[in-house]
Amino acid sequence: MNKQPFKTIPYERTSYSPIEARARAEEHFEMMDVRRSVRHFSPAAVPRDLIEFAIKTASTAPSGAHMQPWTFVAISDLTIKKKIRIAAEKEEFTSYEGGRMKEEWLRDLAPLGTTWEKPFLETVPWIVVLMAQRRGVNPDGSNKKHYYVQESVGIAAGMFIEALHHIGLSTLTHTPSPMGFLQEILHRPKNEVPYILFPIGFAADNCEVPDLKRKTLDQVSVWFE
Ligand code: IYR
Repeated sequence: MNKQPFKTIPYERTSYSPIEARARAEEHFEMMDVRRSVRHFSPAAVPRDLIEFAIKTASTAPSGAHMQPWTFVAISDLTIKKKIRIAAEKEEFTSYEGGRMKEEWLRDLAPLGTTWEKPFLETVPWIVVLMAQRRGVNPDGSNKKHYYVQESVGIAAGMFIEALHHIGLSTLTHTPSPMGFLQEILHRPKNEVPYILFPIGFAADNCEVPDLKRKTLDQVSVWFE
């Protein structure tokens, strides 16, 4: 059997005392517990380097066979944002008003107050479309296998949301459905499919969010000790 080269480097572990770890855990929870999905954004500009940092942070996510099967498409161009709004609202109108979303779904969404209208797609300073690479492409153009793509991209999406929140930016995991129009507007290759569209900006000064409660620790965990 051929032995593959397997190079290692020392892992530099960050160490905290038990007291420090507890304080950090609590502080981090409190920071994340105030995060909310936002649908009302300020038009205030967001510097490109903040978006770059969030993408770099998300791209530290673990992935199947370390293939990092994601592409972050960052858009501040107004013409493209307008095109995205028009195409997304067309699909959403069919979903909400044209019967594509059934009654139960509409009832479940009622507490969120969502409609087919997505004005934020045009007013936000940035839209980032996260694309999942169903397969990769070798330098010679042949296919490269990717593994656990949904899981890998989902983890990167979560880390992206956290990175944005950490620096005071807000976003929304927007999934206009179907999302095929993004492929065309953004000229993405066939091996990529849109995963989530993130409108990104500062929450508007008068931003209101639904009064949601989170499940308790008991409701979301089971323990064997
Ligand atoms: N894509 C629609 C509908 C929608 C679906 C779910 I599930 C949500 O949690 C929120 C909205 C929209 O973006 O309005």
